Amino acid sequence: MGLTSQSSGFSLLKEKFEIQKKPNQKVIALAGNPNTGKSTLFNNLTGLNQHTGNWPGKTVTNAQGTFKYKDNDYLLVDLPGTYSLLANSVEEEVARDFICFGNPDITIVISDSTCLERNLNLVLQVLEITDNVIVCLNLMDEAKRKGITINIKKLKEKLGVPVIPMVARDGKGSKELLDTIDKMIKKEIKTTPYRLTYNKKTENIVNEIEKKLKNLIGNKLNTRWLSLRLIDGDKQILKSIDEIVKNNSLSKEEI
Ligand SMILES: Nc1nc2c(ncn2[C@@H]2O[C@H](COP(=O)(O)OP(=O)(O)O)[C@@H](O)[C@H]2O)c(=O)[nH]1
Ligand SMILES: [Mg+2]
Repeated sequence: MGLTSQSSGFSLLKEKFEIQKKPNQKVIALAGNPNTGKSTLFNNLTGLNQHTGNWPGKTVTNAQGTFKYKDNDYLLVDLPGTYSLLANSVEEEVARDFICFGNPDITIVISDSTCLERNLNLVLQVLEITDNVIVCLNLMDEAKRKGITINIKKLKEKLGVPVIPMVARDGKGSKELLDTIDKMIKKEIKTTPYRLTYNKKTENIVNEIEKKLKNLIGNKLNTRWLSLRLIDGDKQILKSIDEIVKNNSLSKEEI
């Protein structure tokens, strides 16, 4: 079981998402609602070191870029702009599958500070899947112009992950973001992502399913989140789990 769970993340990155990362390269996923400045931040960080294509088997654009900061090389993957991760569209499915099954080292969620409530929907869904999240509050200049003030410290405490104010168009906030990425990779930042606890009956069922899932796919993926989706009756997730099990047995044979 140890072997299979260790190999699952990397082989999935290659086989499911056709993403080739160099050994030692850290993978960062960039998520966000449409029009939040995702491409602007992506360009700021990666400059000319980027290329675009399509997600395998989908007509959705995939942009990847690389950058270096301090001791590390990074591969930044620009996910499609989405309001949610419930897989109601191909874009949502791609973003969700990558965050869950691609096992990025960090997921950045970029949000529009002028309509935080709407943007927090996606933030909370990402926090359900992964611990290593950084929230960027972009368009702070627009928020200021509209007289909106945000209590960053309180938001940070409530969400349990770093929150960074930004004006991506002017490159403001990039340095703090890079330093936060660096610290998160070095495990100098401990997050406590905000997550819902359900009623006892539901939690018991989740635990039962989770035990079975752990036996099947190991510990590397978020089996709690997967169990919740299975209770939802999410057929797409079932298909992806099937793929992983197939993938795992392939890598076992190779070994
Ligand atoms: N005022 C302001 N505009 C921004 C900022 N960041 C990005 N934009 C603009 O917002 C628009 C959408 O940005 P884009 O990066 O394409 O967003 P995406 O859809 O999330 O990829 C563009 O016109 C950007 O120039 C910012 O911090 N402040
Ligand atoms: Mg864009």
